[in-house]
Amino acid sequence: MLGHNTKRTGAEVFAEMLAGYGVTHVFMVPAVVRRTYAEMEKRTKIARVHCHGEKSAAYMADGYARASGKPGICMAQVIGALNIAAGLRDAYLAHSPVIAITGGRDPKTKFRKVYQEVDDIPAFEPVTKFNATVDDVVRIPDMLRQAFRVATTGAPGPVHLQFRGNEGQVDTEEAIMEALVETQFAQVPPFRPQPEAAAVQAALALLQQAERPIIVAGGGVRSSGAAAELVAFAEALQIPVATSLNGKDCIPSTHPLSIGVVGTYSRESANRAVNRADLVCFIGTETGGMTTHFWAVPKIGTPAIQIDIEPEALGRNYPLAASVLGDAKAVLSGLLEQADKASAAKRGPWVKEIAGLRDEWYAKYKADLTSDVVPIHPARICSELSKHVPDDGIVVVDTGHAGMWMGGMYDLRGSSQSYMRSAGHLGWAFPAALGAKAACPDRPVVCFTGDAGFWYHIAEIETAVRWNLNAVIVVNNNGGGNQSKRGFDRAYGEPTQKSRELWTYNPMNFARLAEDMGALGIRVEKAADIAPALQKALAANRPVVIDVASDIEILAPTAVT
Ligand SMILES: Cc1ncc(C[n+]2csc(CCOP(=O)(O)OP(=O)(O)O)c2C)c(N)n1
Ligand SMILES: [Mg+2]
Repeated sequence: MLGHNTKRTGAEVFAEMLAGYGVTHVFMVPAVVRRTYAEMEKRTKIARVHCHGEKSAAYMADGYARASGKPGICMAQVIGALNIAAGLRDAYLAHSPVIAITGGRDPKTKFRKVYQEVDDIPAFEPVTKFNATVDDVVRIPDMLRQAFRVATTGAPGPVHLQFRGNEGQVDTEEAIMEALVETQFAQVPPFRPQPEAAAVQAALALLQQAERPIIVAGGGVRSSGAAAELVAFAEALQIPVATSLNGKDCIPSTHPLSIGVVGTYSRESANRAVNRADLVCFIGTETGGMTTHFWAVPKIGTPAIQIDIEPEALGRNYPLAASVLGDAKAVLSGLLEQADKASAAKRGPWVKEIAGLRDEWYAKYKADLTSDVVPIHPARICSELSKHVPDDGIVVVDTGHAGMWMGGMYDLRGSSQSYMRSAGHLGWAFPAALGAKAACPDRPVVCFTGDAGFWYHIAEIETAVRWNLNAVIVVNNNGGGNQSKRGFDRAYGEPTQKSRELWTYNPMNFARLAEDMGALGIRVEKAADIAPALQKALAANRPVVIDVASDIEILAPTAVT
């Protein structure tokens, strides 16, 4: 009730507000806002997941956010602040709503060489949408509301709040405060900005005239929850759909109009299709380097339309024939409402050509996707996942070759499956999968990572066991970071023993390691054993590491233009 005059601690109000926003988990390394944790226990059901590193806590919060659309919360005391900042970088690149709380400077001890302190604020600038300090306890409620507001609006993204005190002890102080919550900002998207009618009509007219149009759908479609509208619109006008890596789950791979992920970590058929289009319609994508293979797919100058919630995105990289500002779902609904289905007939030959490109791709990679070689071919792992990830599964994928293998070769079978990927950081996927499982405990979560990626945060197996975060981790274990091979071979002029030292590791059985840490470990050395291992893992109701021994010499196919 507003206007009452009872004094309350910041900790009480903070804990109540997080619960009011529907937060179920916070991820942290102690010690920060200790009083708040005590109040959380008394007043809320929020799980306080303490991790083995602040970067993995941030990645868990990020995975939680991307799986649920709800802001993910991570925390660190002052000495761990920059570790958390490092972990916000992927969330920033991927437009994921993460809120980081850190302990920070007290005016009483600033500039006196107080223990563990530097000025952390500048390091959060490049990885946040809003980077602020909470200097007085009375500001906790409004700053927290602002944090949720900024994280979830427009293109979502990370926020940092530095609480006064190395452990954020400002939460122990009292003031007259209200735990007022704006539940609208508890979830992405809080608003659906409607497009201008004339802009929708202009874009639609161009799409209807085009003979070979293609849609490139990105993470904006995902965060808008506009996948169904995207597919319905594509069907109505018979427009093929490619996606960015971040938008991969906006259309099932099995849909006849789906041509795959376009760009650098991509499927050849998607790049070929986009480069044959006479009109490209970008929806909710930044048209960044990865999605366009550094602006070669499509080539700059290809007639283009762009739909985005951020005005500054419109036309950044491609001159536009039409642009529409608005929420993806709102715009697609508007387009669908007015679509003239009769205009689809002329695109019969184009849709047939797309089907041909799809068939060509499957034929070219059939041998790899079904390979029985020992050590195992990574494409076969992707193919087994395409078949056996459950209908409501969430797949979480690391970067490097993991991103290339899965981005290009993994097929989503239906609209209730989800796909999340690292926006560039090796090691992101495993902690992010634990966060996804925390957010969606009733959905199966399957992580695909390379061994180099898995090494980063391997200690979090213990966290998964302790907090029952029962994700299934599939490690494509080739004993090295073999995405680095091409680069080092080039640097040395040819592959040498010395160049190999720069990207290979000692052999490791991750299944045995997982067992020692209390998880279920399954080692797979033959392709035929992948499916039974997945079945066992998905039924285990425990954290599981499936260690797949794969061939270190097999490199993922590179992008075509
Ligand atoms: C934080 C970070 N550091 C470095 C890299 C560069 N990098 C990309 S892939 C890769 C090696 C990947 O190895 P692994 O996970 O084992 O997959 P593999 O290529 O062997 O399939 C490296 C070092 C990166 N993407 N992120
Ligand atoms: Mg590897």
